[in-house]
Amino acid sequence: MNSVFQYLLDVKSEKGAGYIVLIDPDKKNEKSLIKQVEAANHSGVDALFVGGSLMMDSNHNERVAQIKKHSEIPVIFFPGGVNQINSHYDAMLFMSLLSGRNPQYLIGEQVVAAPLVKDLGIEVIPTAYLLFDGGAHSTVEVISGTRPLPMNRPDIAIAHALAAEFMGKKLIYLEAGSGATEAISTDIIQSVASETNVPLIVGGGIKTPEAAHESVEAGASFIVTGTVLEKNGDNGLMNAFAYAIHGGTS
Ligand code: 1GP
Repeated sequence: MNSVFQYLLDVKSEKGAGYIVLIDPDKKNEKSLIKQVEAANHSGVDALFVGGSLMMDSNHNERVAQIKKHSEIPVIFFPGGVNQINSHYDAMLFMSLLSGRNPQYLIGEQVVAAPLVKDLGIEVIPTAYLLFDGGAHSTVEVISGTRPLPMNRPDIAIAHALAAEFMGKKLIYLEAGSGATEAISTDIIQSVASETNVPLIVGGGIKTPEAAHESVEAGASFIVTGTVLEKNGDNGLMNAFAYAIHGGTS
């Protein structure tokens, strides 16, 4: 029970913070998927998130199977929608888009997904997903039909995080959106971290190991990078991120 979640908590307590690489199993990444997984295996990455808001063909399940086959670290489903559930994951973020007010992404998708998840026996990690305005219209914003939270209002961020904690969420994902021009600010991270003990995942628009390190210093428990590795997916950059996120311990 909860073995992947416990693994993540252990990573946090042993290394200070965890490094998670997001792999989008969409058609556009077909050629680089396995290379990215193998790089992650040997670069100090703690886990993979796999998912995306929009799939441009119907082969994503086969790509997820390939990712799982090659990965030596946990493969965690980061759901863009109920249509992406399959049996290849070690666990899933059972997410609710709490920053939005669209009932479909607050509870609708979850109700449709729940029996399938139970049938497949996938470990679920209850997660609040908070989308912030990272300066670029993100795919999540478009697909979910929700407005992101303002990046300059820590009070609003804190209120959402507290609501998430009181609803029993085990993780809070502070998301600036994939390919964001501005990552989640250290002010937002610090403000939220000072008000809740729920571990914070921070992602969206993190482009350098230095920026990742600053987010950890501000209170992030897990850092997610995706786009920067799709563009420069070599072991060197992953190693540099891992080193910075683990505080120089890997
Ligand atoms: C998106 O937080 C992740 O959901 C990663 O974002 O692709 O900008 O690294 P990037």
